[in-house]
Amino acid sequence: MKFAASAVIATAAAVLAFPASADFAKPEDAIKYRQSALFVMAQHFGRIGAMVNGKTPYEAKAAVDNAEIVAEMSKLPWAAFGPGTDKGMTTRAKAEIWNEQAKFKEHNEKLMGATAKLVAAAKTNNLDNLKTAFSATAGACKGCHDAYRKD
Ligand code: ASC
Repeated sequence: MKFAASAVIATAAAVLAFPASADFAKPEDAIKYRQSALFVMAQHFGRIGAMVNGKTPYEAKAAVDNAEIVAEMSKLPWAAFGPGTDKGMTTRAKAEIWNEQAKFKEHNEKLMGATAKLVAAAKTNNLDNLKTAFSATAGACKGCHDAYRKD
């Protein structure tokens, strides 16, 4: 009986400590997930960056392929910033993310809008359009990092 009661209390405590992030078993999983999505996004965004900066040759199909991955990845991290995921492993996420949810969401949406435009720009097969959309997307990355990432 004593054992059963303590098991119930332990379960309740675990649920309360990590309430609204049902998609992840534990905060560490959510943090790894969002870091992974952001990492993959940065890899593919960087490949577009190399093209727009003349470090690799401009190749229209590669630009579209990379932009599509960037746009898909840009949708993923936000669900992994749920309550209780401010700690659990090393993270540069600032506390403001959880204290200013509406503003954080605006940044997320700005990025998703910019990456959708990046795909559209890549599909025009015009390097100047790609450059413009790349800059806008980089600005959206930076705006969120400046506000919500510890450096
Ligand atoms: C990148 C990358 C970022 C953004 C940011 C834009 O390629 O990895 O985090 O662009 O540097 O300012």
